[in-house]
Amino acid sequence: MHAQTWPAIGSTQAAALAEDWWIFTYAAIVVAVFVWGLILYAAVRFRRTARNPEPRSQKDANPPLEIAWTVAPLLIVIALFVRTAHIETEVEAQAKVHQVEIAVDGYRWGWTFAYRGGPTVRGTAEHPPEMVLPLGEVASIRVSSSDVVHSFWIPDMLFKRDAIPGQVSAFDLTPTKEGTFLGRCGEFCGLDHALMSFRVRVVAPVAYERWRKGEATR
Ligand SMILES: [Cu+2]
Repeated sequence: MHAQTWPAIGSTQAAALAEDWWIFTYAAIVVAVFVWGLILYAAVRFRRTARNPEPRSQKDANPPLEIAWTVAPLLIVIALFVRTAHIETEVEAQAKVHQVEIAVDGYRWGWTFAYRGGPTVRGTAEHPPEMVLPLGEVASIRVSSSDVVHSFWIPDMLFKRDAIPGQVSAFDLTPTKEGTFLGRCGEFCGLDHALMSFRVRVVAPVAYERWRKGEATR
């Protein structure tokens, strides 16, 4: 919908969230221009001049106008709410079948990515782990934590999910761009929080299979 360089918007879910962001931005621009226009008009049209020396009465009531400026914002807010709820349902939806399923475990200070029926990638603060994902295939990411609350966050996917001890939070991720994306812990979890990074590398499905088999025999 929009040419974007930053963030990269690297998944179908991110594209849906970006669309919602643009809807809010456009709505805000329209409202701002309208309100600034009215302010400017009132300041010019009703300014005090030699011909018009008395200030305007501040007491005039205008019920139709007052109803209009109450109802119009209400309708805008309802429309934004309905659209957002719709998009969030889309983003939260999980497929029945997943080509890839990864159990993500956050711990002080790193991440472990355990592929179902595949390798387990364990990272540390010094050696951040890399999550490899096949392009265009639905990955199920199941986030949990071994100690305190962390947050699994890939800025370019416009999505963040808390890693809560004793609880698994699952979501789907369908990458739409090849490349390497930075991941971070998005919840302050202690001294080395800033070092809890990781990478997500999106590759062609064939390259993913090759990587998976290579990891398995290591
Ligand atoms: Cu953390």
